[in-house]
Amino acid sequence: MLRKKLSVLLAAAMVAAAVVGCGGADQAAAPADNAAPAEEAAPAEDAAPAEDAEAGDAEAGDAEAAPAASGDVITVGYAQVGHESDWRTANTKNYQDVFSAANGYELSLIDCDNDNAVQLEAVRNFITQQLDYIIIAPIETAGWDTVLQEAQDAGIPVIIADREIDADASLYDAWVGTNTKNEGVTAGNWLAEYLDGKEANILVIEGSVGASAALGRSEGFNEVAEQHSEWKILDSQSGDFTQDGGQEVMESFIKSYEGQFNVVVCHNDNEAYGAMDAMNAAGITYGVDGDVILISFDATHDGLQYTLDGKINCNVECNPIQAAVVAEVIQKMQNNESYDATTLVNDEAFVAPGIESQYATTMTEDILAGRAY
Ligand code: GZL
Ligand code: ZN
Repeated sequence: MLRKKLSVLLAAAMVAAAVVGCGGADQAAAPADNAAPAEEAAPAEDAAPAEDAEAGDAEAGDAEAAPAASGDVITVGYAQVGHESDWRTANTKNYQDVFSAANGYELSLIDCDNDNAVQLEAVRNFITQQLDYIIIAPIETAGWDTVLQEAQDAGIPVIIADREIDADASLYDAWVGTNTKNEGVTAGNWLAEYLDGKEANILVIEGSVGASAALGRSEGFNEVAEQHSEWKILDSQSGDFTQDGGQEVMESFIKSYEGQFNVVVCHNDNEAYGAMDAMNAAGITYGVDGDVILISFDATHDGLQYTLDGKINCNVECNPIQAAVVAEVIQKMQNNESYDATTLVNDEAFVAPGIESQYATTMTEDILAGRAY
């Protein structure tokens, strides 16, 4: 069993010089897709190197640039959520760029089309094919124990990426992703700062049912909402992280609550685009000059363009550029070196020009120009 360090590592993965937390210097532009992962924080003292670790660990930055040390092609299966959003598109492209043949990999990326059964089947096929490593971006948190045990029995290391699962940590080998509960708290804290005690009647368009990203964002936002008696969440429904879903839910919300709401929270940018279409059609104004405060998550390129344009008031980032961090874990496993069991990819938040916030960076053209997704 590969040894793993039990340290939680804060890697500002894939961002040359991220400033943790809001209101710091502008986030450095996300580098090209296969740029070296950011410097790692010093691992916890207890991280004893594996007994037979190679003399001197490979520099982290070499991870995804150098082909597999052994020279053999490393076969990797990636059971990807689907193609539901711009975030997902950027995440898929990033994996294809990093786990390339030139970098010594053979990547089998299966788009599971947001279908749990398809995702479980994809993982079982990876096991049958006896791939070297399996990466899973889990559509839902539940239902993973059996297939993870099957992978473990087959001796194939599994890395859970992007989202979280409800399974014992002993059933998989590493996790790389973002803290979506924190993202929800950031959105709530920004709203409280922005409203400054004013009333809020809030509609929430959630992400996919059962997805940790949706559960986390709701949990974090609701934790803040409960501290504000002057806030009321009128309704909360899933838009499945898609633009169509966001539009359909917003249309039904408008039928039920027109004239009663002043805040709309969308769990990702694509839902926000759909909500904007529905509000435009109903003649409802939103954004910094509108009647409705619009909050979104992901901070993808188009989402930040709308934020720069003042159409989205606050956009909480969730960084999809995670593949090099996963590749670094795989390289260490490959070289039988100790590695970090948990790597958190940092996020920050952005607000429209004219808004100053302790929780978010005010958008500028330069920030937008410098982002890779
Ligand atoms: C977040 C990721 C979510 C994005 C959505 O980590 O899992 O899934 O927020 C995507 O855009 O569909
Ligand atoms: Zn309050």
